[in-house]
Amino acid sequence: MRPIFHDTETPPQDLVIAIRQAKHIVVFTGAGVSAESGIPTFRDSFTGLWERFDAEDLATPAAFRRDKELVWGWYEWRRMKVLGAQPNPAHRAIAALAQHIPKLTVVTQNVDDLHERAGSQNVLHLHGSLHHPYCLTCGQAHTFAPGVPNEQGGGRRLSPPACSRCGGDVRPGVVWFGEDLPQRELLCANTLAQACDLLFAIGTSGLVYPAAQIPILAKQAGARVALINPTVTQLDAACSWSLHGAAGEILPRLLQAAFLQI
Ligand code: BJW
Ligand code: ZN
Repeated sequence: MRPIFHDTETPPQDLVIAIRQAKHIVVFTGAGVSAESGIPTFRDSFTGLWERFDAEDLATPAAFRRDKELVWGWYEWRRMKVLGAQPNPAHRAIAALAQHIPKLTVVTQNVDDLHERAGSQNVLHLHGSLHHPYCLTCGQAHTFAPGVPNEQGGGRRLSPPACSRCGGDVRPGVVWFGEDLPQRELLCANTLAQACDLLFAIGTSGLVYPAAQIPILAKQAGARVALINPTVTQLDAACSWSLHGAAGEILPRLLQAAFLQI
């Protein structure tokens, strides 16, 4: 049976040893890693104007074609939330862990920049970024004017900016359902997953493909997989350890047990 570690207990010793001995770790993250920074997870309910919508219905090319002010306003509300947020102990523990391991890559589904702001250096974004929108027509990158975070509340509909090159609509720089993931990042993530000795899957429901395949690829290639999530997910079947609790509480304790209590 898989060992289940609850966050009130000491970390499992075999996981602590696996971390100490690891030569190559992949840390695969989802929205839950940013939850303790106040960023709603993707499948949480949203507030204000957005509470009437499912995120899955807004994150599609069809939604943008149908009602671009609604979708652009939602992404601007989320971008403002991220600008006003700070990395939490989970982001910081991941950045600190990299200092102890010969090779560590963060593969994130998140569209925020909190891993980078916590100090992580090797970060692959599989689903794009809130901070890098581009023109729907010609692909030209759009640069935001330096903004003051101001939308902590309900948000509002907003017109997308016009492209400075062709006048077309600027769209969020994220990967919507039905769109291809960035090929370089996906290929690199798959290759790293198949080469690592330990993979952490943290704060993800494991529902969205092809990203959800990454822990499975790692397991099939012989890596051990550790999950950190308050709830049971689709990925539990692929893991060696399932640590049930908040990432911001469990990760600092693991780091402490692996490197500060030798
Ligand atoms: C905590 C915590 C704490 C809380 N500590 N944890 C194969 C099979 C079936 C379907 C498909 C398939 N291949 C492709 C598809 C279709 C589709 C798909 O997967 N659909 C599924 C829903 C069934 N995939 C695609 O369309 C992808 N494209 C593609 O495959 O192209 C080729 C193709 C084209 C056409 C047809 C077929 C193939 C693209 C997927 C793009 C996903 N984009 C989004 C939106 C990005 C922009 C935005 O943010 O708005 O990415 S969807 C959304 O889900 C977002 C996330 O990155 C992603 C994953 O969500 P995540 O991170 O797991 O968040 P949650 O909210 O689900 O979970 C949070 C977890 O945290 C929970 O478990 C909590 O318990 C936990 N948690 N607090 C630790 N403190
Ligand atoms: Zn353009």
